[in-house]
Amino acid sequence: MVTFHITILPLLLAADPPANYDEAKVGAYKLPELMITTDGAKVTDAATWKSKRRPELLKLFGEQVYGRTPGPPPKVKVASTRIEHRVLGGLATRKEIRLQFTSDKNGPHMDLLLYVPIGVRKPVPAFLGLNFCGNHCTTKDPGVAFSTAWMREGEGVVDHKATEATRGKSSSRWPYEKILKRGYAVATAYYGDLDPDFDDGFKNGVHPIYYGLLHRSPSANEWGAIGAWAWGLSRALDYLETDHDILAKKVAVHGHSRLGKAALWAGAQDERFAMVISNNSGEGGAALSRRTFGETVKRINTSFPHWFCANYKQYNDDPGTLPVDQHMLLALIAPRPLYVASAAEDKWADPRGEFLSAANAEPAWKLLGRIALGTSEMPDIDKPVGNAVRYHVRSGKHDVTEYDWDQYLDFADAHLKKR
Ligand code: GTR
Repeated sequence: MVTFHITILPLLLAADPPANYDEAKVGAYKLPELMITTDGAKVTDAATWKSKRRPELLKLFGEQVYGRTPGPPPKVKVASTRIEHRVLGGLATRKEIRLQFTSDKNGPHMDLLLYVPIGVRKPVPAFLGLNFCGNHCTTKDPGVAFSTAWMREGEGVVDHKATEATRGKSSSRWPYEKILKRGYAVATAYYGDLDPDFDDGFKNGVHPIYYGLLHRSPSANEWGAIGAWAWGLSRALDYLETDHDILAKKVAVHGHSRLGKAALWAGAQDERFAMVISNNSGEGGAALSRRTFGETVKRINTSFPHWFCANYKQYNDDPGTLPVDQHMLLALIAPRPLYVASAAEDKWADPRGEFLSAANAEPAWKLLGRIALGTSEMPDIDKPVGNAVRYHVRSGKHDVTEYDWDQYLDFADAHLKKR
């Protein structure tokens, strides 16, 4: 018995408590003020927001949460382009573009898959988002080049390489035909091209582009994996700006889950994105960090130590000391249109926390003359609400479904089709 007490009890006490799913146990928290600058001044006009508060918040997210990118972006080079007309049953032209980030042909690169609708007036608005398992996973289109990059182990993956069995595996999340028929182009790239999703001390992917003699890994305030994925989205947009088929001023950046976190961070930093869509992005994405519900700051930093910057770990035990919360990340997207989507069974991502974050970002849109959500009441399941900011909690699980895309397309029609 004595041994039990001495050896087991401290371990039990140190173990993390189970995740909380009880709203009554979330506890009190106070969000940092969106419209008060760090030196205590009230932000009451658009000019102060743009010149002072927005840059200040961007810096805080850079220094304390995602980590800042250590240098200016390189000039993206198109290393190769493959084009095929009349694919997907004659609906689209398929382009596959290799974007090279350094002068080294074998160095870091990103393979962009782009479908452009046929039979509509060009240039067209576009959706851009990263995928989890290679471009070939997003469609059954047999002509899409097969990704040979490092893959997370799973069905159809052997020794971290995808096999043909993964072709079209996640096509339900990428309803290309539906998107193309609505007159949009759609672009994607594999997130592992930018940074393979495991903790290797940032030896692979794009981080080393910025290393110098003494700088061989990110400093505590420099980018983790989410920062690299977001950076890649901006590099894809660099390319889209040069493609005459694309209306680059009307590109919606979107992402699911960890890639939704990346899409939000990309949209927050890069104002060229005309619209941002967060699909079930949860902790470190749209959800408020101060709410103890589902995933927490500590859990995410423990399970995925490479996602955020090292500084973020200092908030593990008390997110209440964070100088920001995620409503401020959403506010950085104002006045551009933003869609935040939750799923009712995706409690890990804290649907209510995602809604409250969107609701608390409202003052930014208001200051810039737009109505955002326009309500502080969480809607029922499958009842989207809002204006320049829209929100829904879909029935079902953590996923991207046709229902989600139907809402995103309607939202894009309302905001991107106005010329
Ligand atoms: C989970 C993680 C979430 C979310 C998700 C995903 O394991 O805890 O934050 O990002 O993965 O990306 O699918």
